[in-house]
Amino acid sequence: MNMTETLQKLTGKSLADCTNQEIYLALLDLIRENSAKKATPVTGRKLYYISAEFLIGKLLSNNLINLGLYDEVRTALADAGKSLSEIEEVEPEPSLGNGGLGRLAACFLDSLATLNLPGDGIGLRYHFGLFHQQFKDNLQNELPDPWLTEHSWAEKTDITYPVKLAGKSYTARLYKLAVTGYEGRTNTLNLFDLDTIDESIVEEGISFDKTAIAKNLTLFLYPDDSDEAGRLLRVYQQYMMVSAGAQLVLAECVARGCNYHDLADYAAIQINDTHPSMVIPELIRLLGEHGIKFEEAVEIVTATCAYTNHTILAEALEKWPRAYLDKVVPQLMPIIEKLDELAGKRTKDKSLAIIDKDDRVHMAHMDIHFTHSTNGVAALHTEILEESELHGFYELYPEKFNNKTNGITFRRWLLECNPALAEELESLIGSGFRKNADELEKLLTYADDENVLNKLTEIKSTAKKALADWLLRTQGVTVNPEAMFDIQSKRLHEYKRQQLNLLYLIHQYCEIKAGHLPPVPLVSIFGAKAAPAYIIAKDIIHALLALSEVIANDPAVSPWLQVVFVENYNVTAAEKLIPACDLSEQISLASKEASGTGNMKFMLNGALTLGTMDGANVEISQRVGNDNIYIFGQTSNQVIHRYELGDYKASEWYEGDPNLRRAIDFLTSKEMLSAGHEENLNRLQHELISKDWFQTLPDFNAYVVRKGQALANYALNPTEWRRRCLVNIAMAGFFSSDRTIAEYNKDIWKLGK
Ligand code: H2P
Repeated sequence: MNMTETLQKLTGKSLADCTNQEIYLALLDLIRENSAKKATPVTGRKLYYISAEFLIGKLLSNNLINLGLYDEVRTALADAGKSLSEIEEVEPEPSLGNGGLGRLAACFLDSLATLNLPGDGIGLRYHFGLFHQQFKDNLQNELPDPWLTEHSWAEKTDITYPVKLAGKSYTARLYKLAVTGYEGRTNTLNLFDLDTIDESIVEEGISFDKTAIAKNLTLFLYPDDSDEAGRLLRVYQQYMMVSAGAQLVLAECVARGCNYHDLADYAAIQINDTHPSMVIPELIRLLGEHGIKFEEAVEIVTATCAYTNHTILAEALEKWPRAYLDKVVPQLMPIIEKLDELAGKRTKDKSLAIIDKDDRVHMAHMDIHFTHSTNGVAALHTEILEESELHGFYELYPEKFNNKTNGITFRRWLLECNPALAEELESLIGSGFRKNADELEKLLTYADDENVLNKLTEIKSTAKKALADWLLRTQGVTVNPEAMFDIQSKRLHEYKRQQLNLLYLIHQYCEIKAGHLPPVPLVSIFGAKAAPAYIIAKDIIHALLALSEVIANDPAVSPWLQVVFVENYNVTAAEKLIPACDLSEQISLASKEASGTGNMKFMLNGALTLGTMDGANVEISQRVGNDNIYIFGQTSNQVIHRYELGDYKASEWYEGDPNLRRAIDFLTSKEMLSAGHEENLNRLQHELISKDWFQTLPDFNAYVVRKGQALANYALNPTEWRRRCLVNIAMAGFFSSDRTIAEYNKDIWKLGK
């Protein structure tokens, strides 16, 4: 049967007569059938990647590509007058993640399956995700982000596990989502949920009764933690994830012959950030139920589990008040106390204790003491962990520490989102790069080939036009595709410094008003959600939206400068933005961005990076060389030193630099107040002058100068610009998540053995 016949059999009628929805459902069946064929029995050790987030994105095209069906399906549909990309629009994007942490987990699942490694995910089946972002009156509004439909990728199973929360019994139900690798095996993303969830309790945006656990447990990812009920809800969620997850791991291993004592020969568990840390005491508890004594259980769990640290921001390293754990997981507290005691025998250093003097339980400390591996996610980040943030632990357990620089799956971030570039690369260097990303380096032989450079320019222009069409269609915004596209898309956080970009844009606005025209028009595009309770982050969004309006209404400036804020930034939006980008903004305060992965996606798609020496930017700059990246700003050592001295005064920088003063003053100018709210703009202005916790002001000048150079190079020497883009594409191979996963497997997991 050819593809047309297969699809017609599935829909029961001629393809031309089908609605897009009917074809989508047929493709879902086709993919399910083909994925199931690639499920391979597990031998030896299997990985369980436990994570609060899996930002998997739409799955239709990705699955078709990985199953090798994409071209066949596209052609069969085109023959019937149907478009695969229109059918894709029928698919809701799963809302199971937030930012880089969750997207990394999704890339890892793809690479595990592609490398034919047995590795499943464990997480929660959130009904409404983080939230759906809507802009109204230049402010962020939060709404539920429903994605579960009757025909979802995640299939309900009959498998359930009992979970005790605050002494009450609940039943966690398992949903399974197939993850098929590129020419690889099929693994599973296991998602847990309660049958009793009641979506109707959500009212007014995203508010709901935070105490109704049976009804609310899996409604949202990261429920608002500005009150105690919200924080407790996060603990409830975490325990449900790890308790059901641990029971699943044990059940699967026992079914394969494990006798509990040899668990580490059957399972490797990766604790992704601190949210799943309670899996350590939970496994010890469960092993105890099977007759294993505490000391041996600790050894088994340490040998089975490993921990990944994704941040040095103290706020993100969870420390739960003991009272919360006493309430939600009284069954774990005696175990955590014994672990704390055991840790106390290993070191006298009280700062490494699990339970501190204020009775807070440090989840990361428990992870480091009782897993066999702690890794950072980029070379600089791991170095900072070893030398400062976790130095005491590093001295105690030097052998546990290792680095695994993040990566991205090239299937989604090249083959799927930029087929034209993938095709061109294939015509130049063959298809080997699809499986072995290092082969991209072969592209370097074309660095001076004008035909190739012109072709790359053409591909970029087409992607920019496609983005312009999409922006018009989905946001009603018209952009000039001839302008330079400058993009900062990532979670909104002060350390990522969207506010630095904001100050630059105000500066440019003032310069243009003063008659200093830039060498090329600039379209600055943002995509970011701010956590609902993060006031200043929401003020930054507000200021950018207000500025966008001010500029759009000013005919003297708007031909030269435009600010576009993409509403509800998600994986689908990222797939449109990334191929179209000229300049990639990676401007976090040095030392604060553990790695970044957007930086890798933009580079792979032929954008140049404007960035600080932070996270994986450092490794990108080492690979492409300083001529092919725009680096600026303080180094991490300078930043750390400034924090240590504790004498940073933003007001001095504000007073001392007229350009900076002009930009910050403008936040509350009559122009801005005509589009924005005084309360928000005042608050942001005050924050910048009096606090500026992430040292935006000291980097302002260097940023303005460097960005000016990038604009000038782009405008005045387009061939040289494109050559630099080519070098970036060629050197992106190292940042494939296949490389990252191979390293995890070699050093930590040793799967299948
Ligand atoms: C975090 C870090 C990033 C890192 C990512 C994956 C938590 O993601 O901040 O630097 O690349 O994990 O390791 P994010 O800020 O994007 O949510």
